[in-house]
Parts: sequence; structure tokens; C-alpha cells
Amino acid sequence: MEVSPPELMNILNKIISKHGGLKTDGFSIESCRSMVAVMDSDSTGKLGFHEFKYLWNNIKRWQGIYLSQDADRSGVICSKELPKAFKAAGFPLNDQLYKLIIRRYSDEHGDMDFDNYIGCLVRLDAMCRAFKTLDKDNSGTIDLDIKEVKT
Ligand SMILES: [Ca+2]
Ligand SMILES: [Ca+2]
Ligand SMILES: [Ca+2]
Repeated sequence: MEVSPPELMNILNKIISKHGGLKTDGFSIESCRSMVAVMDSDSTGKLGFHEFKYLWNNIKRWQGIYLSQDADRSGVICSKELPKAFKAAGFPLNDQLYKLIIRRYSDEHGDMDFDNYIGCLVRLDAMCRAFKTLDKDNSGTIDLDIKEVKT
């Protein structure tokens, strides 16, 4: 069982259509391609069982956080809700990085919808895992390159 980007798109869009509480304009093929690219650790171009399972478990967990941190029940994560949501997801970042993420992933009102939120977290998670492999001395200092968050 290997999941290609179009298959991932179908799976994710099927799920969000069942949840009224999540606002989204749907997962695009570009965002699914980019998610597969960062999750595809064995470079097959698709997600194998373990790669998909890891992504799937994260999406389920992040979906729960999205719903519980959407304090005003607007269906989107606004700039005020975002730091708490990302902290709950395991990414306590500094203000500068939150601002950068909002600029890159949220709309002109500072609201982040569900597909953008997942796309952003998948990328952040992949960056943090890459960092942990690189942080050989275990100093624990995460000095994320701002250019990497943007791409
Ligand atoms: Ca793979
Ligand atoms: Ca909200
Ligand atoms: Ca969107």
C-alpha cells in the first residue's frame, strides 16, 4: 500500500467534507505533493505504510487541537489562537516565527484554515525531525532558518 499525492488529496478532502467545524477551501494537489515530499523518507515518491501512518496519526491529533483551540468556533485559527494551537501541537515558537507563519499560511485577515494549518504543521514537524538528526551533540538549540519556513 503506497499513497500517491492525488490519492492523499482524495483521502484528506473526503475527511474534511465530513467535518462541519473545519473551514477549508480543500487540500490542493500542490500542498499534497509537498506533504508527500517532506514525509517520503525513503524517496519512493509515495507514502508507504509507516510514512502514511505517521502522517495520519499527526493529522488526527492536530485536527483535535484545531477544534479545541478554535475558541470562538469560527472554523479557522486566527492570529490570536495560533500560538496556543501550535504550542499544543508541540511547536512552541518565538513571536517572530509565528508572525512569519501567519504571513505565509494565513489569509489577509490573519485567519488560517484547516488545510493550510495541516500543510504548515507537516512542514514544521519535518523540519524539527531533520533538526533532531542534525543536532548530534543534543544541544537542543533550534535555530530555524527563516528561509526554510517560507518555502
Ligand atoms: Ca516512500
Ligand atoms: Ca477561531
Ligand atoms: Ca486553505
